[in-house]
Amino acid sequence: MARTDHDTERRLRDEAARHGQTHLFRFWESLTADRRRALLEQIAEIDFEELSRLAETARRGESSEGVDRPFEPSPFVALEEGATSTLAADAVREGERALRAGRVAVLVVAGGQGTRLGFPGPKGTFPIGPISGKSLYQLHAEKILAIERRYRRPIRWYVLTSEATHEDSREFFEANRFFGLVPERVRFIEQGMLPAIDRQGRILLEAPDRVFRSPNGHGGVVDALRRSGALDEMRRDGVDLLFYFQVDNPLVRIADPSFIGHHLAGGAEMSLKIVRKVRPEEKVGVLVMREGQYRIVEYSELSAAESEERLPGGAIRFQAGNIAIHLFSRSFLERVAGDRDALPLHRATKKIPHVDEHGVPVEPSAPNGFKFERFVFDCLPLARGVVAIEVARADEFSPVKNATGSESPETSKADLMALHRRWLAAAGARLPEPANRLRIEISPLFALDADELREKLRANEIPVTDGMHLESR
Ligand code: UD2
Repeated sequence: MARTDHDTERRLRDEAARHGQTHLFRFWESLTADRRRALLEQIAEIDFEELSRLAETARRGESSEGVDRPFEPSPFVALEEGATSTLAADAVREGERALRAGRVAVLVVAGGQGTRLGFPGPKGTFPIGPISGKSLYQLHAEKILAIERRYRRPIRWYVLTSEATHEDSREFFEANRFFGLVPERVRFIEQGMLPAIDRQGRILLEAPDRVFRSPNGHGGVVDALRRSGALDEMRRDGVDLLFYFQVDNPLVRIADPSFIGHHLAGGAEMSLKIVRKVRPEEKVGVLVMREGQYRIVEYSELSAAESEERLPGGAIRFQAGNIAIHLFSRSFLERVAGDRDALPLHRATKKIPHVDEHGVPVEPSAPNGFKFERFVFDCLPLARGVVAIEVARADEFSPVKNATGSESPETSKADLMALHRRWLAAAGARLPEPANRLRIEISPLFALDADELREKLRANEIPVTDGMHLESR
């Protein structure tokens, strides 16, 4: 090995030893020069101080960066107010003006491993179009294309990927010619990875020459935007707003002008859409207020008693469910990105595959250690202004999380078809009976929303049939 490699090795061995992690070099003698170098690179990226701190918190059994009690339900702009008031009409106009001025970029987080869905590729490649079989990525891409056409402005689209989804996502876009988008405006940004530790605080090795690492959570997007130069690029292009959503929600209204307008009118640095929780066990974090700051309490961190608490009228007390649709002001992201420790690391107890002291792979049957993640919603308490606005769940939120049952491809496709049936009914189209069972899909390139559909159908008499996919010709 070259001299510098030896120096690096010595330095990292010392550092590992200081933090009780000498086992990282346990298989050193059996590794080739290349594998040694690869291992050193991974070890060099480890923040030993931080992991020691996290291990200590875990050892003491303290909760990891949850929201301290007491907290209160948070206020939000209720649906009726948000959608119908004069403020609402102004908001739409203001949002459209921002879109026309090219102030808005779009970001999808797609770095998760989608373990619950049990689908081998990145979730974005999952076929979700109920008739067309279009992938989640294609549906999102077509919405962005439709917005570019409507407002006559190019839109930058950032796709947050991770080691697990980066290459496959990029290849999928390439193979599909970016679904009609201009390739230079779509950028794949890879998020960072973090090591995992066992219950004694030892960093786990996935193989004799490899540290076990997993994506650093969607909160990793802030640093990824900075490191990749995306924030600088946005600044250069005069983009000061970033619309954020999750890859698994085919109903998302990307760069919704009303949302943008409310954010601007409210002088917010970060905004979020919420839906009212109707069942205590729903898997969405809830928006709360603690000491005058907005916070999200993740569903796993809310006690059963808290999630079941009711208001006098019977509604759930902590009812503002976070559907992970946000708007960020770029300057706010720049500020958060400037402080490495702005977002805390949350600990999750997991089954983590690793090699034992003999280098033999172990697939644990019970949780054996901790993974760490940053959450994007931890930006909320840092924001100088927050707007939380309620939306109709049936119109905007139906994620694909599980292979079967709730939040599965089946429910998501059904919700998409139901939404499009409502658009058709609102446009005065005659639907064949039984209308509530009609299987129909409307391409975003045909109509992006109910209003556009009404216009299209006014201009053209189109007979609606079961199993139809309304596409742009
Ligand atoms: C998330 C929220 C939950 C609710 C729900 C709505 C968290 C912790 N919980 O639940 O409160 O809003 O979504 O659907 O956020 N991702 C990355 N990199 C990562 C991890 C995740 O890009 O390191 C992406 C992932 O690709 C997906 C999104 O973040 O698009 C959410 O991840 P998830 O499906 O694991 O989150 P979930 O369902 O626990």
